[in-house]
Amino acid sequence: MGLEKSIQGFQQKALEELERVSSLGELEGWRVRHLGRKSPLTRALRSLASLPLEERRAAGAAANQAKAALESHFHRRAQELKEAQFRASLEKGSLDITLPGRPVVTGRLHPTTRILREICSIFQAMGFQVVEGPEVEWDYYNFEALNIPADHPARDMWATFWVDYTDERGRHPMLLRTHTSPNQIRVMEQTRPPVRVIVPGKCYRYEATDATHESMFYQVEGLAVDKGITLANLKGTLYEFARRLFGEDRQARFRCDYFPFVEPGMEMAIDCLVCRGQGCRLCGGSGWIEILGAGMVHPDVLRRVDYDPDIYSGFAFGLGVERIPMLRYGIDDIRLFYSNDLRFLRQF
Ligand code: YSA
Repeated sequence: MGLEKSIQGFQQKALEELERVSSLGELEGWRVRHLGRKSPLTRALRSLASLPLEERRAAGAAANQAKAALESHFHRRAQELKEAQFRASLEKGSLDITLPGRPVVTGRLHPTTRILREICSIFQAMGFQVVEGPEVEWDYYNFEALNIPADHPARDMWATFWVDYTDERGRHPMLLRTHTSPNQIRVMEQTRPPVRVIVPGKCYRYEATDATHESMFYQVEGLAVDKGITLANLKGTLYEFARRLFGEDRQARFRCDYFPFVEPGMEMAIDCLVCRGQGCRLCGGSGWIEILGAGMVHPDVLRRVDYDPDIYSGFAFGLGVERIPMLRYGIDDIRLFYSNDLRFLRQF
């Protein structure tokens, strides 16, 4: 019974003192004295364990009730004091309620986010579904399954950041994906044809940066597999995409290119907006900017995911995302995208 009585005493004393508190500073002192770690109430709560059961129950209930009461009176008093302080400052005239408010700075979408959304919606309108895949990838998906075994010279096309993973069974080759193409394999492993997907995402390359190359950039992978898909479908899809994105007056050019996972392979370029074909820093003097690699999915790649190449064929492409706004707005250095210069970012 002794402790229960004492707790009631602490509570009464604290509440009387609270009514004499006249500022928020004093209130904080009150809180520390009566609810803090060294307050009589907290000490009483700590000593409960050593009491006989009956007394512990009664004292415990009293302590909890006192704590709840003190906390609720503390909040009430804090509110009263804040209101009093606000009224006093109004009366003193120190608060000019006629001042205009501070403008709220609104954020905006990054130019890459904007263009990614636009690219995805164009392909979605053409019947493609958007899926995603991991940025940290197995060697198997990034290279092996795409017809690029360990000693294949084509590996040099993708300077790689390796992040190998080691456990008790040994070293497992992992990397930051160098392109979005591993998702072709991931998607085909999980679905049966017909397939029509696009896969947007970040890619990483261990190479020196320049006006058109970054070590981190975005690609959008496209893949369509079905019976009777031809190179004409690939060219038609990409021409239509370029027309919807850049408008009728821009030129697109296809040229042969080599990728081990397609046969035949090609690249698509758009005429340079900055120099209109005359040659400049952005297009490296050629008048054209390559925006994607593409081709007909190699029969060995189809076989690897159990698609019969005698029944199914497909096309695929990998588009460099930043190159699109560069071409559209005449941005002559890709490094502006990720250097966090607000003077650049605020223009979009
Ligand atoms: C090819 C055939 C397919 O069936 C499917 C996809 C591909 C593309 C292949 N995976 C690839 O990555 N090809 S690529 O190395 O030429 O890159 C494709 C596009 O990404 C380039 O056309 C370019 O627009 C962009 N790109 C490449 N390296 C870049 C870059 N953008 C910025 N910085 C870099 N370092």
